[in-house]
Amino acid sequence: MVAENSCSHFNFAGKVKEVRSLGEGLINDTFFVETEGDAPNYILQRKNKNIFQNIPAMMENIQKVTTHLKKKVVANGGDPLREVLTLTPTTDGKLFYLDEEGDYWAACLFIEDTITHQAASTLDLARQGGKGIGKFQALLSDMTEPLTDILPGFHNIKIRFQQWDDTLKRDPVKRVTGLGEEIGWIESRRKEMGNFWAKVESGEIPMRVTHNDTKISNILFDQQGEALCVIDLDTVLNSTCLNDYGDAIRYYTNAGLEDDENLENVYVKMDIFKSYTEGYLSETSKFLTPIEKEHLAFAARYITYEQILRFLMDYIDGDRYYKIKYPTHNLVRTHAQHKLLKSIEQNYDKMCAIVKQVLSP
Ligand code: GN1
Ligand code: MG
Repeated sequence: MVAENSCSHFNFAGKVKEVRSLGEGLINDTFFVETEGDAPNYILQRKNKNIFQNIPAMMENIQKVTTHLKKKVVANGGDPLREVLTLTPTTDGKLFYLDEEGDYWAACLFIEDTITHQAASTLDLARQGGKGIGKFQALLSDMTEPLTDILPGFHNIKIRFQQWDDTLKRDPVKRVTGLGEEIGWIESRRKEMGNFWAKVESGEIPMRVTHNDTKISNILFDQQGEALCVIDLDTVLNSTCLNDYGDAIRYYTNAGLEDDENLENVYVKMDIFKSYTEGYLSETSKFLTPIEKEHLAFAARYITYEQILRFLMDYIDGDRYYKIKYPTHNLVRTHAQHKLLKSIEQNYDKMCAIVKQVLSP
């Protein structure tokens, strides 16, 4: 079904004037729904049903998380319609519309007067982004209602290794032979990554409600440059806060692009690292445990490593998961993320020192 037709199934105030394709996401198809007159505008998405195999449970998770956030925002005197995503139900009161082709659609209010960024171009932006995710985690740190694990093993390297081993064994498009060097990048770090995850499994590193896709473009900033609202809640899950921090470091500190073809562009910007960490810890240091704080810098290595594995695994699998723009796109992403990981590894001691210094200046 085309986006225009699915609009009639949602409880939109006002008449739809125009539907436009929006955004750069690698997973869902996103549309901006403009309505006539003073009625609010909306965001409409066709959710990727190959990746999200339980979309009803995903929408329930989002509903639970936004309900909790709104209560907290109201209690703090904030504006729940601007600071938290508001789901728009269908005309029959559901959180999604399932069309005849089996595609799932969901909608939310469009928050006006906000700014999005594709990269952290200034230190202040990095600090505000860190505050944004830090506050998101802080507001959810007392949420006790369980979420459904709709992406089993999403940031769990043990499960990723099972998928990896299986993909290499299947080698469905016969790409393994030419990838000795790249596969070596994964294998040589396997043990240290497994050791980190073992601490999560043992409960030493606690599970919390986390976002799991903390790129800067998933935050709406207000006109004053402050983080207003965290968006793209498809991946809210019970996981470790460290993954959110690590994934943000992977995005924010990269001087190049996630899929940069010129590897010279790709390295860690340490001043951005420091600013993000300052913003993040200003909101989270009160509830994070010592062992979480100790592993913040390692989380950047962990998540970047996992992302190399995911891009390379998808390339070996014949590009079935991520949208690609050209045939070697996933391989280019793999190389760019590996360059980033090497830069993080080279700066690791400095990163640990910065975290310590920010925690006790
Ligand atoms: C995907 O679609 P997007 O860009 O929000 C992916 C993330 C990856 C990211 C890499 C559900 O997110 O985990 O880190 O691409 N989301 C899912 O750019 O797999
Ligand atoms: Mg996402």
